[in-house]
Amino acid sequence: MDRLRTLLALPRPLVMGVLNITPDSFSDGGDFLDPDVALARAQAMVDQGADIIDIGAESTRPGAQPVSVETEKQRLLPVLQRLRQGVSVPLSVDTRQPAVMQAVIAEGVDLINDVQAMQQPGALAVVADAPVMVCLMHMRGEPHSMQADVPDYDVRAAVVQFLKQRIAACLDVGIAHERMMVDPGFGFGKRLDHNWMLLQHLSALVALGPPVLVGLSRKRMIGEVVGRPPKERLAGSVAAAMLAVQNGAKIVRVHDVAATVDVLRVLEKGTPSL
Ligand code: HH2
Repeated sequence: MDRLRTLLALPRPLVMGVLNITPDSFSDGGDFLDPDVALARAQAMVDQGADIIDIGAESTRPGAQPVSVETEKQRLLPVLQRLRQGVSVPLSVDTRQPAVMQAVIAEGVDLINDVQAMQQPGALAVVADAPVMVCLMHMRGEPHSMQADVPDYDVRAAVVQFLKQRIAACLDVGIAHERMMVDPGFGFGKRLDHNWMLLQHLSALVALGPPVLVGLSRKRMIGEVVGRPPKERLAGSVAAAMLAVQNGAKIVRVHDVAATVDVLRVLEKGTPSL
């Protein structure tokens, strides 16, 4: 956790490379299931400039079915063990299951990235005294149904309110502000106009205090604008990452590390305040 906090203290934005060890993720399902292939992918992302690797063993794309704790652990543990030997950057695990959190904390991960913001019973207790940071993300509903008939709601107020409440829940169990990140949860129970509204008004989340993490990479909100399938959304995704950083995001979660790092380096040079 300390090495992650050291990175967060740098004045530049951080790039989190996505490593999906799932058969069904929306843009790269099945590509990195084999632990050796996953390690090679992680090493390549680090060589390209990734500051953090985020490993996920359950797809949370709209319509995805949950996987069991056992399956998640079976996918994660061999990969984590290899990554700990072969990769030098902080590791994050994308999970909402307390039992999985416990298992990966024992493997020394630096960040628990929970798309349910530690709402599962027992989650807060598992992370409270562990040497990890937590990412609290807003999601409306559950992945299997979250994009079905999303009503028009005041998304900005709802996200801010929810994250305030989850920050308070973390503080209650002794997780200090310095151990938290917040995330608006692009695409999680939101209409396309909601997503763009949140990106435009990211400053409302920045005002909450913890660093803001965003996951926009290859998502449908980009696809709708550029009219391309997930793996052809590179230019749209890096443009979105750049906008997010300009609007205050500290960490961008991306599939295409090399291009994102290049764009953010150029942005940094041309922006006095970054
Ligand atoms: N998005 C995805 C998964 N995890 N975590 C955070 N903090 N923020 C996000 O926006 C976010 C996330 C979905 O993207 P991906 O992992 O590529 O797809 P899938 O869920 O299908 O594996």
